[in-house]
Amino acid sequence: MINVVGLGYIGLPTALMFAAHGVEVVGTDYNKTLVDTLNAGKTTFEEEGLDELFLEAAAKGIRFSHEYQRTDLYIVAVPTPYDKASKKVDAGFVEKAVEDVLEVCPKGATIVVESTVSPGTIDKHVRPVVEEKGFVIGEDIHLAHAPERIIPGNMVYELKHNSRTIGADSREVGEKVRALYSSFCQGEIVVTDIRTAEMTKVVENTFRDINIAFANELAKICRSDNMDVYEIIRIANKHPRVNILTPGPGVGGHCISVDPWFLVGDYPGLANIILSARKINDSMPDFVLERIHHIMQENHMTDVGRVGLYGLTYKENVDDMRESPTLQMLQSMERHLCGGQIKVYDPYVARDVVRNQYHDLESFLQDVDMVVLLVGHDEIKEHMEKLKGKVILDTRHICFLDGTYRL
Ligand code: SAJ
Repeated sequence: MINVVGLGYIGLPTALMFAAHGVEVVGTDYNKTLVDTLNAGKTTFEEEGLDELFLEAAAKGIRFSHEYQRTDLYIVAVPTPYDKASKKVDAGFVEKAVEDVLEVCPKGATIVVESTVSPGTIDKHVRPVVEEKGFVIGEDIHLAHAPERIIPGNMVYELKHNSRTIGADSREVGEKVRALYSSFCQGEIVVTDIRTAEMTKVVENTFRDINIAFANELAKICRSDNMDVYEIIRIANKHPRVNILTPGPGVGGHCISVDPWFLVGDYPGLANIILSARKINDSMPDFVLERIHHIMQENHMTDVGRVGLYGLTYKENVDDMRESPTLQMLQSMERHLCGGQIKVYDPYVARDVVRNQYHDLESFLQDVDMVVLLVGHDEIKEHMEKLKGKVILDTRHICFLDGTYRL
C-alpha cells in the first residue's frame, strides 16, 4: 500500500493513476472538506479525463482519509509556494508533511517528495527533519524525489506518457521507486541523485519561462515600431532550428511563473537571463493595460466600465486561476486607483472572485463596448462572431475579425 499525502492538482491525479493501475492507495489530505468531497465520489477540480480516472480508481478501491497511514511508501505532493520577498522556496508544507509521516511510519519506509522544490531543498529542509527525529537516512528512512511534468489541461494523458525523473540516494531505492511509477508511466524513467532531480525540474520550467519572455519581448519591440510580431514569428519558425513561442498577456500558473524565482533567490548575481525573463513576463499585464488605454483613446472611449476582460484563468480550458495575468491586471488597476469598474467574465469560474464578474457570455457582452481577450478558451474561439461590432484587443492571437487590435 502507498500513502499519497496532499490531494491537490498533482497529488490527486497521481493517487488516482496509481490506484487505477492496481496499486493499493490511500490518499491523505489535512483538508477535511476536500477528503469528504472525494469520499462522496466527486473530484475537486476540472481536468480532462479526471472524472473517468476517478471512477476507475474508485472501482479498484482507492481510499481517502485525513489521517496518515502506517505503510512503507509515502508520496508527498503538498504545495511549495515561494516567499515573495526572499524569492526562496517555502518548504514549510513539505517539512510538516514529512514530520507527520515520521510519526506513523515504520522503520525502513521510503518518503518520495513529488512537490517541486528548489535545488538543495531536500538537503536543507527534509534531511534535518528526519535526523532530528532520530532516524538514520539510508537505514531507517529512505528519501527520493520524483518531480512531475504534467501540464494542466492534459494531465491524465501526460501522467501516463511523459518521461519522468527519480532522484534517490542509492540506486536500489531509485529502482524501487522507478518500479512503482512504471505501474502506470509508459515514458522513460531516468534514475539519478536527488539534487540533480531537483535542479532538472526547476530548469525545465525556467527554460520555458525564458522562451516565453523572448516572445513577449519581441511583441513589445514590434509594437513600438508597428510590426506584426505574429507574422514575424510565423516566418522565423520556418527555420529548422528556430521555435519561438507565442506572446501573451503574461505567464501564470503555479509552475513557470514561480520556479525560476527559486534560481534567482538561490543564485543572486548568477541567474541573470532568468531574472530578466521573469521581469519581462511579469511586466506583460501592465503592458496590456497600456494597450487598453491607447485603444480606448483611439476609439474615443472614456468609460472603463464599458471594457470587458474575457478570461480569469491562467490559460485556456482550465479552471486554475493561480498567478493569472488577468488577476495581476486587476491588482495593478487597484494599485493605480482605477479598479472596480472594468467588467470580467470567465466560463470556467462559477463563483464570484472579483468585482463586476459575469457568469454568462451574453450579458457580459451586452454591457461592454470593448472586449480584451486574455484567455483562449474554446468557448470564445467557437463563438467569435458574437464579438462583431465590439472593439477587440486580442492578446492570444485567436480572433481574426476585421479591426482586431493585438498586443
Ligand atoms: N504561455 C504564453 N505563451 C506560450 C506558452 C505559454 O504566454 O507560448 C503562458 C500561458 O498562457 C500560461 C503560462 O505561460 O499563462 C504557463 O502555461 P504553460 O501551458 O506553458 O505551462 P503550465 O504552467 O500549465 O505547466 C508547466 C509545464 N512545464 C513546461 O512546459 C516546461 C508542465 O509540463 C509542468 O508540469 C508544470 O509547468 C509544472 O507543474 O511544473
